[in-house]
Amino acid sequence: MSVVTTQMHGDIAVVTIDNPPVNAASQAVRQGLMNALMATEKSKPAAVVLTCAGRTFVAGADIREFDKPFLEPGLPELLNAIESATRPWIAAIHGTALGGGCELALACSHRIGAATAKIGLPEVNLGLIPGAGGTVRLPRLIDPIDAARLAITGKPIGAREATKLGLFDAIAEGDLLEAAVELAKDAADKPMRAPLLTRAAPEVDQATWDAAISKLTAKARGQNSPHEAAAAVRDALDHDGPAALKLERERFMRLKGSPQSAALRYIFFAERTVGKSPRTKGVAPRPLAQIGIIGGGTMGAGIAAAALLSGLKVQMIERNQDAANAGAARVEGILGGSLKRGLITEAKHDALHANFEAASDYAELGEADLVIEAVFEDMDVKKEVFAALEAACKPEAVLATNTSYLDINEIAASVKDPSRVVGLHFFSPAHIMKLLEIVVPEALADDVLATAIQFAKIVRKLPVLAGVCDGFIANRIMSSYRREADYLLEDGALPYEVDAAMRNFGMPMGIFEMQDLAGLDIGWAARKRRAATRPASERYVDIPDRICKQGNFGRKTGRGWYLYDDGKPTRDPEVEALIISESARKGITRKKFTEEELMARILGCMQNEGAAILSEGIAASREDIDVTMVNAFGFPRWKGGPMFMKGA
Ligand code: 3H9
Repeated sequence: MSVVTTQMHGDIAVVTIDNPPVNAASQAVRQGLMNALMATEKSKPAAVVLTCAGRTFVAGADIREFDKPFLEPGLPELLNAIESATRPWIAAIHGTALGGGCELALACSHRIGAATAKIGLPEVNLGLIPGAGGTVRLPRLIDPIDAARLAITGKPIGAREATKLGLFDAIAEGDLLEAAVELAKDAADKPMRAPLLTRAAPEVDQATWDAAISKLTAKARGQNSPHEAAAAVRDALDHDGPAALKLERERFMRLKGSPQSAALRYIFFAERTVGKSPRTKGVAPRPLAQIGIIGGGTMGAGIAAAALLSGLKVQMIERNQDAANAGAARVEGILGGSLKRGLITEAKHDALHANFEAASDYAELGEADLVIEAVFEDMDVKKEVFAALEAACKPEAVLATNTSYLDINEIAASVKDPSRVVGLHFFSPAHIMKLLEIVVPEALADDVLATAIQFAKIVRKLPVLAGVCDGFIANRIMSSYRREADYLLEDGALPYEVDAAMRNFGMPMGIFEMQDLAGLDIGWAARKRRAATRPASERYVDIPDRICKQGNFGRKTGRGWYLYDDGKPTRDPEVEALIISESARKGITRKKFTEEELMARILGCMQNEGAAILSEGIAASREDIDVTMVNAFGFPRWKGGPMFMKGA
């Protein structure tokens, strides 16, 4: 059956695209639409409604076709043809009209959205710009600076804003198709609207434009596409429609072949591939409605908030009622923040509270389907918690630990049924960070793994599966390049030089700034813990320990790798003198590094550790490592990740 069908509703033709999962504008969809257009141009219905089956309107061009030979008809030609139709075309939008889907809607003469619909131009996130008229038609329909915002940020907008901006003609409060048919009847009785491509571009004052664009592109860092999107919208204002369309197409084609777009497309699909395991195919997860959280510190409260915001019931347990109250206050801090920022309504906020309890008695966990402990990182403490959980929880409840580095096989072995124990390693702040490492101990049951993956989906996290080792994927790689950064200090670099190299590479912050933010005492504790097992032959840099011994733990003490006067980091001459004296003490002749040399050492280290993690089976694929690095540490998406860069 064709992916595009046409049915008559009275004298209105309803053209339906049905191309699951997201109605991407594949060749079959484009051809089907071209056929529907030719047929309706011939049969001359009063008007045409364009709608989609399934969960969404067209979510864009079919990205999987981008690396294959081009197949006619092209989307730009199809959209020009639709825009030139002699009857009104009404786009009836539900779900997300994104990229080529938004452009398809713009080629229609009218647009009506479901109240929950979203529309946008996210091509920048794939290292692209809209390539089928989005940057040309949109600023001819809505305020050009709003059009530029959509193209530059890639952020979709909701139906209300789309209507306010003039992108939607109306919102369907009831049935979308019925409302679209009514709008079509109305449009059929009125003169045809002039195609957007034929309209003159509005004038925008240059200074206003420049100020808006520099604000909108400020967050792009090393990514090209937001700047290219801004330039394309500017072109659209400076040229007539057809000429601007040609320029947009050239820009799109150039970007499609660019390394940044290849990297961003890779990471787009990688994020959708990770978190799948052949072990869970056809395996039903256990029920998940009531979650237990042990520990109401920053991590426990963040996990609790993430679970609550996703509709789960949460029972928090702390060692006494005072601690439970403090944990509850932390959870309220997060929920209250969401309320203040308008992310949830007052009613939702109250409903979330009704789903939350904090207590000190493990007996409250009798109904919990999954319990996640986020207590102090100490093996004996963890084992005590798991013994208490085993006694209090129903036998089928999944028991999870949020440990960042402890041996989860050992934790699992401490309970009677180790197959129910899994690692759920969140990143702080847990209600915000997308990544969730699901750590798979040896004895884990398949349906417990399926439950952990299901839980990640419910709380809208990006799950990456990792084997048991010190630091799993994320922290193991980070420890390794942090060590390399310490070697660089002894070899001749200074912290601010390493940090600048990392930032200019595209990381949000350098490794020394990051440690100052997290607290140097965390790494110090880990080094002390490992001291007994560290091979004597291993190169060891004493500088961070010496800084810690002075009680300087980073931002929180006003001093760490940097000095913090008024909260702003400045170079610390004492730290730099310490570094230089340590090089001398070890007989190392300090060398001046270029930024490229510094980054080559750090990146090389990430890649070597990544390769070791792969060969040991801790990660199943390079995608697991790259998705982890991008989402845990802000490795620049537009570089794909260390393993993608290596071509591994
Ligand atoms: C573009 O339009 C260029 C034009 O301007 C010019 C052209 C000339 N193509 O994310 P999900 C797959 S560029 C192919 O898990 P959700 C996805 O891989 C495009 N496949 O669902 C996954 O497959 P699988 C601009 C696609 O509900 C499945 O669909 N558009 C595409 O969480 C489900 O995806 C975009 O950038 C695609 N375009 O989120 C939008 N999109 O099941 C990209 C998705 O095998 N898409 N798939 O793993 C999205 O943002 C989200 O997928 C969406 C749904 C919000 C739509």
